[in-house]
Amino acid sequence: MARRLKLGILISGRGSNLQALIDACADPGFPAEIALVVSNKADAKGLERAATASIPTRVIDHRGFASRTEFDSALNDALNDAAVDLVCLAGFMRLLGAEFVRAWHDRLINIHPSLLPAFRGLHTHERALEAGVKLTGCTVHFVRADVDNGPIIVQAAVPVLDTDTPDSLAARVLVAEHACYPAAVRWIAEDRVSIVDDRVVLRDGSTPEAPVFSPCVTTTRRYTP
Ligand code: 4DW
Ligand code: GAR
Repeated sequence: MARRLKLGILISGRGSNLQALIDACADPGFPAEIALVVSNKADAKGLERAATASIPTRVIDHRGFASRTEFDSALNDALNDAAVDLVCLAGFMRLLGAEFVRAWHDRLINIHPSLLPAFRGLHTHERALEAGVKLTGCTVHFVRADVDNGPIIVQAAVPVLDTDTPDSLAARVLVAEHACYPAAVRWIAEDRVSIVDDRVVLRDGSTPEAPVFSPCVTTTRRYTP
């Protein structure tokens, strides 16, 4: 098989999206591998998940740095030392500066628990319930200088139920996140993703296989445009 894309995963906590990527990479046919997991928090549960999978980990605690720029620079060095090709933010909660974002331009992606551009920022599920939307979901996108903004790689829609609480909605959206993140990484690793006018276009022009979710059923359908 061709060389696998080397991923650097940045986390701050639970790491369930990291786990989804660990599980995807465990398949020898998956075109990416995790070279390094970095957490800015020493007690992040995701660090245990990485250790269990024998993946190298680093803790880079932002509190040990005099400035954000120095923290970003330490992160950058760790990722380069591990020869990372693609950086995946997976519940990483520190704002990265413009210099870091520029250095990793088109090689830095994030997962966000809403259908962007709706509900940028925090407390997305509370806000979706407050707004009364009937569909929400998740988005994997390239990171740009503006937070929660950048070319969208994949989205999945998830129904909102009348009985939902923020926690029940978050749990349903998380199922979608765990399918979308490996799908986005696969497309990038297979070199199918190009960016034209700051939008993602799949290089071969084919219709992507994308995850589609309903409350009870998780399936994979082919989009028909
Ligand atoms: C995000 C954006 C801002 C903060 C936390 C999370 C969403 C994902 C993300 C992480 N780092 C990023 C992004 C992004 O989309 N774009 C860039 N960097 N450039 C945030 O403001 N966090 C604050 C700290 C929270 C905490 O430590 O609990 C902060 O001051 O950094
Ligand atoms: C996920 O729901 C992810 O979409 C969200 O944090 C959670 C991390 O969970 N990210 C953001 O809100 C970024 N703006 P995890 O640590 O279990 O992957």
